[in-house]
Amino acid sequence: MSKPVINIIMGSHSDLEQVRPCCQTCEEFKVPYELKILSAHRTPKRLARFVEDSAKKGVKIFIAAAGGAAALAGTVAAHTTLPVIGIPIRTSNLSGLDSLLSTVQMPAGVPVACMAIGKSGARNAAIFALQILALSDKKIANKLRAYKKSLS
Ligand code: RP5
Repeated sequence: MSKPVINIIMGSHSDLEQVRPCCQTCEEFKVPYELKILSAHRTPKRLARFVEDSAKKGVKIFIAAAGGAAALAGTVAAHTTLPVIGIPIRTSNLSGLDSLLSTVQMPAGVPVACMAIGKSGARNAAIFALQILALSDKKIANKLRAYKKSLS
């Protein structure tokens, strides 16, 4: 498989079911990605190293999915100037409102593009990443146009 251009990071294996639409969308568009489990609070040093190394390897966009007050996407954004898209994971305690707030409410200067909670957000995270890539990739831009048509 060719080198990943999108790195998808999730905070726990338990996030996978909600993150799957993100991976499936990348696969539908044939955009290579890497999926990793790394956590802002459980593996902070490994996370920082992975984010810094990814940029050197040619990754263009990060997608970070986490639940609760884990602040994974913001932590990824702290270690890169590449775009970071956040997926707030739906949780059992607060239905993902906790995840939403910990992803969306970044202080000025370190942005995270926060999607909707759960599976819709996961799908949209991939589409948003593809829209960024499409700015300099005609093939992806054409596929996105066809995809948009298919929604009507
Ligand atoms: C977050 O804590 C993860 O992203 C996950 O959504 C949540 C619970 O993790 P587990 O206890 O299921 O591993 O960091």
